[in-house]
Amino acid sequence: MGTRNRVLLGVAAIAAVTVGLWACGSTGQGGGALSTADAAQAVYVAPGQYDEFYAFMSGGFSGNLTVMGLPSGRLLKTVPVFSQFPENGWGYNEDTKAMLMTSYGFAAWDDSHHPELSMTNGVPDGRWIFINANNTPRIARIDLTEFETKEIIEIPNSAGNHGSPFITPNSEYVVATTRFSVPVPNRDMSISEYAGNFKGMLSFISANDPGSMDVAFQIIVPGYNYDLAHAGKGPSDGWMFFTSYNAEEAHTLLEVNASRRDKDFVAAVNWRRAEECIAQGAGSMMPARYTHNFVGPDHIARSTMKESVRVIEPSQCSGLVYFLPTPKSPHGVDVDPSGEFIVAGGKLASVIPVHSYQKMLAAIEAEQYEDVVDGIPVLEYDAIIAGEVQDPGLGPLHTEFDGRGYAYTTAFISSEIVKWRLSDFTVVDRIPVYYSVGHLMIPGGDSAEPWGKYLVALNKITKDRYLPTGPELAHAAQLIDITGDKMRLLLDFPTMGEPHYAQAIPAEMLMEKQVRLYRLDENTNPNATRSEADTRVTRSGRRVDVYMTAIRSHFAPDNIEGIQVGDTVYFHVTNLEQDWDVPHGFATLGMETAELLIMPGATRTLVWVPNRVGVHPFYCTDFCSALHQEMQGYVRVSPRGSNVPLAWGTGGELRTQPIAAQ
Ligand code: K7E
Ligand code: CUA
Repeated sequence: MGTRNRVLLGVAAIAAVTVGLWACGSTGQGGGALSTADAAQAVYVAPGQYDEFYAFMSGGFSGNLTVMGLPSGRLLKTVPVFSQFPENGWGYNEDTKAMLMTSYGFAAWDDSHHPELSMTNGVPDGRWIFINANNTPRIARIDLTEFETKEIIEIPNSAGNHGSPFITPNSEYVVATTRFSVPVPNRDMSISEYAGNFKGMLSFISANDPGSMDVAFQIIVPGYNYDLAHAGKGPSDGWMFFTSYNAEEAHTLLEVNASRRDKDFVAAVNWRRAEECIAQGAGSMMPARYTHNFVGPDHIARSTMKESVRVIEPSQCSGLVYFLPTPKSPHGVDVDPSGEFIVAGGKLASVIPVHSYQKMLAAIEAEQYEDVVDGIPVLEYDAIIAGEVQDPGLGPLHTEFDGRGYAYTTAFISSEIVKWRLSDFTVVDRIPVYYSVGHLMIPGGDSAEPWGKYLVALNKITKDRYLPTGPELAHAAQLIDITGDKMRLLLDFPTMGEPHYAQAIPAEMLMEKQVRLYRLDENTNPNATRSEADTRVTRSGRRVDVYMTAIRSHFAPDNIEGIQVGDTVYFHVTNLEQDWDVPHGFATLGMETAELLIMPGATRTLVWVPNRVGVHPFYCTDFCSALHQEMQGYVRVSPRGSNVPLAWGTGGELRTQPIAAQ
């Protein structure tokens, strides 16, 4: 047996023991407290009925966002964001390709961890949801009337955009942190020169103006790993809190080398102070290349390259950043609904430290500093701590709130959710989850007014919980009822990709706002064809444009001749339907990219370069009507230099464009 296997077995044994231990604790099984029939009743959504909440689950390494109903756990939709999605052509068709452009080139994949709803007065308002790309640092904005990604901004001077896109109470900013510190500006340098040369960056992105997302400013900070964030609210509105680990500034074997110190830091950033300093001229514009991608009113995405970004150093703006010492490589940082308590999850800590916002202000006022690092005062731990939650489970990671005075923290190593009281930091209940829980989510649970009915545990490992499916098992969430004194397990349900964070919002806040179709008379896509009479095929050199329409149950044109091997053929397909839930699809034989899936009233463009002679069928991929199987056509591809004239038609003589006119 290899060393790695022995280590894994060891970890599994410890986990098994601790799971068993907690399960036998005084609060009992939790889920066992509820009969199967009662649990089934609690999650049963009868045929034809709607779920109570929309839940937005991060797709992890799928790079997408999935939408599920709660309490049923039913999958409603996958919204492609950072990854190409052949199911509807996202990132393949000409209209959306630009959304995946970055300063590194076309990035067809990412790893998305944290969906975050837009907020008004500290409460999710259902306008948009943002999500981060972890690998090639980006933040996306998804419109919740169409469930479509509309805007993506790249984050310069960043590597590993993990602590993102946590939002301020009135959606002024979403933030982005460097998980991996890197040289700033990034350049050729020995990794051994890490200490002092590699820097962290805390970015504030203006978020409240669709089409104008931009990096408002970046704060350069010591070369730690900046992990997660949450905004202050109520009295602490105006502050943003970021966890960091690796205050050791290790650059190799972090498992050991970044776990040496007793405490790392939560960085408390006064972003209103940053605005003041910038207004007074602090910071400077630094050259930086990063993309801004946006879907315009014509439903076509465009990518522009930005050339500079405003960077501030804490030493240029007093009162901008403070470090709050926090035990043992903290991971999540969460602010309670009142805005007073800042809860950090120390991955290796034996307590959950709870910082007090009021005490933090007092310590700043009294200059109770234990150190100053790169111009950043480190406040005294004892001066700012409100309390420590004892016996919180092993490996506390993330906390959410129910709005009734309780906090719920995930314990990764002991695989449980621990419920504790904010008034005295006492654990009042715990429930095992299966297994290795990362984030948890209560609808609105990071906001000023949680809808504290359900809790969703987002688990990393499912082991024996589902039918086995080869080496890779189902990713899963568990739904827990939190309305009573005791948490009660209701349901296990699989999720897409690896679930990290999730958010949810009452269904009635979104249902009525849904776009059902796009009006043809408002279609401003320059390649749109609004009636069959306007369909046509044109050639310009080796480029052929096919202006096509789709309506139940035919394409126009459906016979095309005169295409030659090596031509670049643009299919511009407009769906003429003006009815809800009637998309048409389009694909040709040998298509090397993806299909088009075209919504009613919309136009999409797909490029095809035929590489062999022959007759190529195309067809509608979406079963749209009783005669859907009849919704098809043919493209004749002739050899390069052939004298077959360009010709097209539907149901009659082909119209031709003589060779001479081409
Ligand atoms: Cu804890 Cu990426 Cu938010 Cu996953 S992170 S668990
Ligand atoms: Cu259109 Cu099937």
